[in-house]
Amino acid sequence: SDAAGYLPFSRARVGLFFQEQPVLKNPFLEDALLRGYLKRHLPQESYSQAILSDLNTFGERVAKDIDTWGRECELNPPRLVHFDPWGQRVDHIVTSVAWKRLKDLSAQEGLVAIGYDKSFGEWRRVYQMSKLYIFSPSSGLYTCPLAMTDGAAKVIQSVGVSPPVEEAYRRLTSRQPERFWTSGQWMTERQGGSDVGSGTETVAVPQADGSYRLHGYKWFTSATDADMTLTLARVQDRSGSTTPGSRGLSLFYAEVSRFEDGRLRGIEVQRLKDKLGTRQMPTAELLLDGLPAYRLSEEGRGVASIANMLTITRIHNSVSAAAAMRRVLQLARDYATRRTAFGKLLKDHPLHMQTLARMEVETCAAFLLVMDVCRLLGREESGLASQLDLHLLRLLTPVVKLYTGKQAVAVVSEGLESFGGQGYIEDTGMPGILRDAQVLSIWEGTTNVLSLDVLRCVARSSGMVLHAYFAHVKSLLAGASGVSSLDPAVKAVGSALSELEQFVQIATSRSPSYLELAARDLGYSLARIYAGALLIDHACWKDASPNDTYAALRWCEQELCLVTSKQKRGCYDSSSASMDAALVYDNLIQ
Ligand code: UCC
Ligand code: FAD
Repeated sequence: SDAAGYLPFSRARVGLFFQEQPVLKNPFLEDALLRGYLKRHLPQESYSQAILSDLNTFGERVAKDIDTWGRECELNPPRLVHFDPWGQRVDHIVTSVAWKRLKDLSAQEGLVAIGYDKSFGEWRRVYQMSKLYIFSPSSGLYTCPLAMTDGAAKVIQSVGVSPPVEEAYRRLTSRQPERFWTSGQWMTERQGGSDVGSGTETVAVPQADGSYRLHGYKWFTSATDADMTLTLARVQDRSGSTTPGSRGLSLFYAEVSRFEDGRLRGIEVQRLKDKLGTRQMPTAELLLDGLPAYRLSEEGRGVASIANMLTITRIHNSVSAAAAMRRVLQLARDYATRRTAFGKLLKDHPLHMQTLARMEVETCAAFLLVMDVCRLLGREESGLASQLDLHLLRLLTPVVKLYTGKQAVAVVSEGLESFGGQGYIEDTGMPGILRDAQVLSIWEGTTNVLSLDVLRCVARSSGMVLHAYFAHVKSLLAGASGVSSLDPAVKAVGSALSELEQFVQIATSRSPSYLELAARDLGYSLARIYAGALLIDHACWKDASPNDTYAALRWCEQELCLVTSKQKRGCYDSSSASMDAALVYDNLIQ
């Protein structure tokens, strides 16, 4: 048995080597770009120091406690209890202790409230979203209800903070856990989540007191343990008829409440979805069976009225996308200091560093895109926005959402590989990051639908949003003139911008179907060029580091204006559409 003591492998021994796991450190302190961005942009006001100190303290909490709560939500996913032990229908969505804790924490930390706190001036959104950015990957997806809650508060603000939604607004923006409410966003029905105008069957039956009762079936409702919701329905006239299409939709506010016997008032939870990711959070199918509701929009103005919610939730989505990339990188670079292969640490393998550096550049670009939209939102809400800012905000919201949603999946997937086989192992927590990233390009508007939203806002503004875009990118580039180290990047963005301007001129003179086929590439081009300009602009800052310059140069080495080469190849011509279909269906159905 003495001899066995020296055997590394025997019945009770599984070897002597155990890999150290990657360590999550304070995500605020670990993020040079976030800190640099805030240092650069926050004004010399008394509140700036308070913001930095709060983010630092919160970052510490995220690493020490909150991350564990988020993990607990994954391990104890919600479940649906349809009946109580005596057969009474209760439709109770049972959530974990950690999920409830995250709700209280969200109120205390002001994760919605900060966005409505005027004392932070035009920087309220940058502050709020910076906090959500360091919270998101550890939040157990609590960022999802927070996004919808924020969106609902924004809608209420836009329709007027008065009864019946005055109290709801106070609760949505409260910092007191016992008062804090979350909101749902029930838009999607079986017939269509993108095309809600055709897909919405839910009807609103007027009541004598001016309220309504909703009857319908909502196919996807996330964070369904919410206290209230905003939803769409068609008002029935006296004969029971409704107006079809988008023009028949109105926006409604409804509280989720229970009768004294425990049954939900006007709602039956049919089932919880069995999802690829976002498992921490309930997503339910709901039968609305006489749900009491109040109309918030004019009749037929439902889509336009809920657009404010879409803007906010799409920005939250982009924040979560950038945050997922940042988190996987923080863990990957830590791991590279602990894992040895071929006789040296991973960090000493140039090819591994190149891989992480490519992810880093993507992440920097995503972060700057996201923060710029938050900056614009803060300016709009504090009444400081110029017309140019407003145009940029409208155009960039779908652009940033569609681009970062896709980038997140690519970067997180690459990130998993950087842990080798361990990246694929469920209880490292890594696979969950990839699963959760996959939803970011689906909900709140898919990539194509957002690309078409870009076309919509260009058309509705008679091209003004693009004029604003071109003018702003040029002004960012002008700020870099004379910085020789950035010359190649400035030239690359400048010529990509000219190509894009030429493309727009040609494309707008062609048929609408031409632009439709170009929409996705246009969205990507707008994102890549704008990100290039932001990276250059950041690298021009007096306290910028050589890394910032290097990131800008690297970013601008790629194809920035995707539409040019594809246009030359005729990819948007009408013949392409039929050839694409023939290729997909192998000429089987035409
Ligand atoms: O997925 C969901 C929740 C997931 C959980 C929350 C996660 C949050 C992030 C968390 C991170 C961890 S809720 C479901 C989301 N569903 C969507 O996003 C729907 C996607 N489909 C679209 O966006 C479509 O483009 C529609 C539904 C907007 C198309 O509707 P219409 O009616 O066909 O569109 P119209 O006719 O073009 O526009 C109607 C009006 C117009 O205003 P007016 O009449 O004044 O000209 C448009 O300008 O709505 C206006 N409008 C907008 N305004 C439409 N879209 C926008 C917009 N994006 N911004 C401003
Ligand atoms: P479809 O609209 O059928 O789209 C299918 C495909 O067709 C997509 O790839 C799309 O890009 C493409 N497509 C559609 N139209 C066009 C077009 N004109 N041109 C080119 N391509 C097009 N919804 C809510 O309302 N509330 C929620 O809380 C909610 N939570 C969700 C949670 C999860 C986990 C998921 C996965 C979804 C959730 N959704 C929610 C629904 C989500 O918003 C929709 O699934 C999404 O908007 C897409 O709608 P759809 O599923 O009907 O797809």
